[in-house]
Amino acid sequence: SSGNFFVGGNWKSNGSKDSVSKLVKDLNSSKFPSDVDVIVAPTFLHLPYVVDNIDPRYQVSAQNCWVGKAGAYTGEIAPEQLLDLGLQWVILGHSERRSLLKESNEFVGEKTANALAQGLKVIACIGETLEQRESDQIYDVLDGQLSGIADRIADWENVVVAYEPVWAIGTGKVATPDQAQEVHAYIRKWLSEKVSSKVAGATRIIYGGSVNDKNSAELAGKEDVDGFLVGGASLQAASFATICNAN
Ligand code: G2H
Repeated sequence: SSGNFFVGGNWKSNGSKDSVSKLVKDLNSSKFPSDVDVIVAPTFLHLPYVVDNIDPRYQVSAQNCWVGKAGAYTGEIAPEQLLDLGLQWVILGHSERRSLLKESNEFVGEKTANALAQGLKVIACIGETLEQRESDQIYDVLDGQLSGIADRIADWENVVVAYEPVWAIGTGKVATPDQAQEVHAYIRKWLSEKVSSKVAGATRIIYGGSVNDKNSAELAGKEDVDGFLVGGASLQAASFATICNAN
């Protein structure tokens, strides 16, 4: 495993003013070890409130950002604006955006390069669908997603790779610890061969897809599982805290 254990809470398009303020209050009284990096990712609307009110033990992330600088790009938010607000991270390439918003490997790579260049840290998501897994395309798909990023960035220091098999996302069908370990080891080998052994050794590879307070400890026990990206279970402070203590 590599670096501090890393747990991200991806709130997706959930939350109201009331529910977010309750969640922040509950998170502020949650306990987790000081050597675990814990990140929360609210909607753009709730970012200012969360940045101003969450305990500084947490870092804050956006769930997406624009591919360039601020300007005449209706509806978009640029990395420099997220930094100005006081947050450090952005999630890019989540499968919901790849599928629903048709984001390509190249576009995700361009957004990653732009976000890093402007000073954000990136949680870069990759993962295969069930159909791709069952037709033995899993490693071609992962190679394409990784290359989309690796072809456009030189420095991986501020990148966390999230492996999120699409068939495990929001379905309750979590990957088994062995399935997760197998793919995480593959990703680390890919980084070692295509980038460098230094980057492969230092980059955190986290797992996402139906992680909860019951399955997180066993997954965290696997050698190449360096943390989690958590959706549904990050909306309850108690279950999220259990996951933050899973390592
Ligand atoms: C995967 C994950 C968070 P969930 O999308 O990124 O969501 O834990 O709800 O499967």
